[in-house]
Amino acid sequence: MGYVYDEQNIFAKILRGEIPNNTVLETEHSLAFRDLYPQAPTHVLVIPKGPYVCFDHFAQNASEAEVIDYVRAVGEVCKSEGVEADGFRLISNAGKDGVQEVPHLHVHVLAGRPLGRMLARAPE
Ligand code: DGP
Repeated sequence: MGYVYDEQNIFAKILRGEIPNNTVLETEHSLAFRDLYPQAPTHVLVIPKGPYVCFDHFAQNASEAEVIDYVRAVGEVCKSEGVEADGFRLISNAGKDGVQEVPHLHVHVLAGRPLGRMLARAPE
């Protein structure tokens, strides 16, 4: 099984400039912008510009330049958003069980309030 990238996903449209976004950072290989439906005072999405569906797809296929640029972009966003003082959370949902809505890799950078437990405990 291999991932198949959907060129019509909403983040592909953002990257093509077909849909506006509130850009936080743009680098050669990455883009960071504010989530349209923020779940915390800071809620930024960091995406690679390349056609990667999710984190493992990217990690297995991206060039070293893309990987370095992307990780550094996350770091830059953390710095510019000032998340170091009180902490933050990175989330990257994938696939059905990960409840990924947009099939283009994105890391959520969440901060600005206590974020609760990482996962709700499953009922026993
Ligand atoms: P996920 O469930 O991990 O695939 O998260 C997708 C996120 O994308 C969700 O938090 C809402 C956000 N989102 C959906 N459509 C748009 C959009 O058009 N613009 C922006 N900025 N964010 C969007």
